[in-house]
Amino acid sequence: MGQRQVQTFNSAWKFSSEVHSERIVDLPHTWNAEDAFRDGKEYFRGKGTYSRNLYTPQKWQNKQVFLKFEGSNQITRLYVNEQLIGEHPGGYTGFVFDITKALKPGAENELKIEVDNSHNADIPPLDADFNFYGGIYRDLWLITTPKLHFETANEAAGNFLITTPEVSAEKATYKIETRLVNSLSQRISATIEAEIFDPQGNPFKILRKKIRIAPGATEAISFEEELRDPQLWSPARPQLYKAEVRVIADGEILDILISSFGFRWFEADPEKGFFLNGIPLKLIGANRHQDHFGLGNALPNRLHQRDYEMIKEMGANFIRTAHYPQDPEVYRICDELGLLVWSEVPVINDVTASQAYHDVSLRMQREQILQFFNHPSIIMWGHMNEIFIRLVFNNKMTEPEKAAKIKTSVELAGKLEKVTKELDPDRLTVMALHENELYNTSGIADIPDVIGWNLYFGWYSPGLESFGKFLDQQHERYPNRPLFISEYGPGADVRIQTTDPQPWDYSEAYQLKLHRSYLNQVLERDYVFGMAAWNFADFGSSFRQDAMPYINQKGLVNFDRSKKDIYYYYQARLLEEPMIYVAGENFQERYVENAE
Ligand code: ADA
Repeated sequence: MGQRQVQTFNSAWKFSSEVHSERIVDLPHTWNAEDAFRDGKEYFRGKGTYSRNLYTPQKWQNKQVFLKFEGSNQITRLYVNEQLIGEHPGGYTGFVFDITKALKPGAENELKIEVDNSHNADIPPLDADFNFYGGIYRDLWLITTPKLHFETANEAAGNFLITTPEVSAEKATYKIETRLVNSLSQRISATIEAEIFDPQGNPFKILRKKIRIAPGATEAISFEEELRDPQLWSPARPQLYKAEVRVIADGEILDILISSFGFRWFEADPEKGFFLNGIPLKLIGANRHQDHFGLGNALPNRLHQRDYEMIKEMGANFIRTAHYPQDPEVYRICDELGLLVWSEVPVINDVTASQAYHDVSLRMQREQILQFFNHPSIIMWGHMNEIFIRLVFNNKMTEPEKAAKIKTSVELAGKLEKVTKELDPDRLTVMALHENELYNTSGIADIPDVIGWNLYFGWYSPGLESFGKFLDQQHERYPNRPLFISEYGPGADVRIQTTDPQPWDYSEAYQLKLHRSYLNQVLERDYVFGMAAWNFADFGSSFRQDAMPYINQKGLVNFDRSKKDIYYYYQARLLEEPMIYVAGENFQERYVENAE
């Protein structure tokens, strides 16, 4: 038992805004759960304020106190007793503030959190086909630690990092990196321990290091170890190890952090497709937005869990967290269910040349990587989606303006790629493009490891069969680049039924027709290593006029998660495909049988 205490801090916040009178709310909370669907583009974007008191017992004088936000959209400012503690830009990554110094011991303290979701030219995304719900829409945590503790207020939001630089069936290496902070006023001697547990929960290794740490210092401590015959992580057997790091001083355990991790290796071959732990696996799945009918994006964890269970039950093995890092719970669930993940930052549709915009984009990428680093489910870090789309459709822009926009986009892509590879050389990088020559002529497509294509043949552009032809052309053009279908799918409304399906009729029959055709064309092509339907569920988009206003209806399930026909179609197909279906215990055996 360490002295760190971590508790949710979600209840009884006093909330108000320019358009909301004062009321008591619990977190997760968004103020746009209703108006985005009632008022369309005019939904409220502005500043909301949350406040409440925090009583600090006298004994907290020997503690550090932190507030940890998992996500708050999109600028957050925290005040304690009217003193500004900090500000965080960007709505989709977590952050932690150290509030120790501002607290009055043995007294009530006033906390005030201002959240602002107004349009901000320096924070991506600038505009997009989804709602920018405002508020503290993920869990908030109150954390107290002893003065000698693992670093908590950092870009990794208090996580320590576990890398697995080499993995094979016979052996694996793992590296654990922690940072210890001494907030005491004297030098102190301590032992750092890392204990490793196998997937069955048995402890099998303790690593130790002694340290003497100066007052006010932060020290990095790392361990590296080898393991024989690792129990591999895969969709069929998502086996998770656990590491517990501890600080011990004078025989007492002061602080503990715990993280799960996994061993797996993978490769995306430009010709033969994807291999996980040496076994071919076609990645088939969906994109997912994290909003829900009636709730906006303020989802309780059980609804995240339900979404991913539905994706798994459909027979899928893959998810793209389009267009932003999702709730930490999502990555934990994907690790446990055995879903492979492409996680991305919302640098989408447009870029500005402002230094601040570039800085925030890079900061988001650093935060997402450090926060979700240990999850074996994540195989690709994404940056940039259809980054030229606004430019392509903007007929007011002059040619020099367009050239400048292209230049700054390519520069930012290069910087994002660099930061991603520096932090994580072992995962793939990916970008989602759409049909336009600019991606080739600008050189931006040359930047990431993987080329993702958002393809809407049979919807935004004509011809279902053009899909396969386009893929063959791109494969010829980029023979050494792994190719992935990052989006595809038409809108469909369960009220619209027909026996003569046509593009733009919003019928379920047309949705079936398009998905069937795409799936067949992808299964015929080994070089396409995977694809993700747009979208798992219908989602809120105040700009949209689909069959239902303000909802993008390309989901495989409705906004309330009731299933469309297409969900059952995938389920029937995918459960029969041994290359894809890996939900069953016996995937590897089935695959081997099938290969023989
Ligand atoms: C684009 C975009 C998505 C989505 C889609 C659509 O491909 O990347 O965000 O909105 O279009 O439904 O039109």
